[in-house]
Amino acid sequence: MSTIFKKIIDREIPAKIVFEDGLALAFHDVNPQAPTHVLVIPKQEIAGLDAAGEGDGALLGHLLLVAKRVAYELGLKDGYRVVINNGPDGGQTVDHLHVHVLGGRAMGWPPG
Ligand code: DGP
Repeated sequence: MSTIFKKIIDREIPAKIVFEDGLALAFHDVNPQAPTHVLVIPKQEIAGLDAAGEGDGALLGHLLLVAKRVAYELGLKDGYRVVINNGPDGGQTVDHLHVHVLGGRAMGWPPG
């Protein structure tokens, strides 16, 4: 089932897009948890990490490389955190796979 992120991919609702290629889209999170908070998503509708299969390995790797590129381009030179929330206990609220890229402040550990 499609989510709000499919509407962002299709430009049916606006988002502050920072990167796009044939496979992925990256845009600022509407509810930022850090000074910089970007989401990297596949254009393919995969519900979450659990829904990814062996054949999605290259795409998953691509999303991480896009995350690194976006972090660099947004100037996160002191570091950043990459997070994938999966399922209810993971805190996933949108059922379209997404990689959070958070930076601009020091992150705590363990996460909440
Ligand atoms: P998660 O909790 O891991 O499923 O993260 C979903 C994130 O998606 C959450 O940080 C808020 C963000 N989000 C939800 N709806 C929208 C939207 O319409 N636009 C943007 N830019 N971000 C959204």
